[in-house]
Amino acid sequence: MLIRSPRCHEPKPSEITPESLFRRRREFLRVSAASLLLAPAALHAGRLEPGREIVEEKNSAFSTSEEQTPFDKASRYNNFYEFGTHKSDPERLSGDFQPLPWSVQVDGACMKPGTHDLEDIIQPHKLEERIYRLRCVEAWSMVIPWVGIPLGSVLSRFEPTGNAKYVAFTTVYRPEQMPGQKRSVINWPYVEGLRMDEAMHPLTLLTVGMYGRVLPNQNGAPLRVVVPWKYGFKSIKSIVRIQFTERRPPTSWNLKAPREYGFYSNVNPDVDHPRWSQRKERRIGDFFKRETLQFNGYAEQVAQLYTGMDLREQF
Ligand SMILES: Nc1nc2c(c(=O)[nH]1)N[C@H]1C(S)=C(S)[C@@H](COP(=O)(O)O)O[C@H]1N2
Ligand SMILES: [Mo]
Repeated sequence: MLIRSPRCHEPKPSEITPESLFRRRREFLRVSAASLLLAPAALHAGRLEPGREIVEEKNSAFSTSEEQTPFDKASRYNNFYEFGTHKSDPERLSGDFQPLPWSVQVDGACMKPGTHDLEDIIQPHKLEERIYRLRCVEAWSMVIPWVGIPLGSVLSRFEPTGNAKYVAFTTVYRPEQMPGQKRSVINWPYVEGLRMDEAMHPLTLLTVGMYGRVLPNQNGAPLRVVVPWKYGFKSIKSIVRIQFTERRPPTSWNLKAPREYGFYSNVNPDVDHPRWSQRKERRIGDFFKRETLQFNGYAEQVAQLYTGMDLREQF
């Protein structure tokens, strides 16, 4: 795994002068030329190895301008129980995990089910960077520049039918590479789900990178979702199966503790967790806590998905 501080002000190819082009030649070749000039097959080869730089269009319309969490924190303070329950376990114990090659099974209520290579699911030229807040149910949060594709644009390629009311996701099961799976803290594999309209919402990102690079193992390589208005556990990592369902699918945390974790798990400062308040959160790196915002600050975009629902009942 490659740990390097995130790039700050990478110039756009159009801003690179011949002089700086020479200086930055190698970077330029890797970041831009490959995506513009090479044939698609060559473009894909090896591009999604953890730590590699990836091309992304910065999507400012969907991004927060808040200060970003440093890469070192976002990659060393993780929840990924497949590698252990301590925050430092995923970084320490995910070195043997092999995220490539990777394939994803897509099935259920859709016209075009099938098993696809990661490179078929993710089209590199469509990758975007979006700086999202992610709020853990444990009352800490981070601001991370994710790189991905809107999940909805990927899902629609499989032509979900009218029976597709939900989307279910499954994480890989590989106890020989994921030491946390040798203990039954969770009923492996980890599963999650979204209602179809939540999955199709333009904020929901199918993610392959962060900080301009391919995801490190501990952050969910090679494929995860990021649903920024929901508690972090909805953002399932290392996905191997996407299934369209008519019924609401089971989710790992809801199965484990149904009174504590509902299916929706929208960030909601007004609904306490039975064992702690959700009013405030600590942004990782900050000393003082801050107020938690309804839908994690994305209410303007997503509140209408839940009109008419009692969010205390449907938590
Ligand atoms: N498969 C799987 N996905 C998971 C988890 C997990 O344990 N296993 N933890 C979740 C939780 S609780 C959080 S807060 C986020 C954390 O993502 P990050 O560590 O990349 O910030 O991942 C979520 N996705
Ligand atoms: Mo979390």
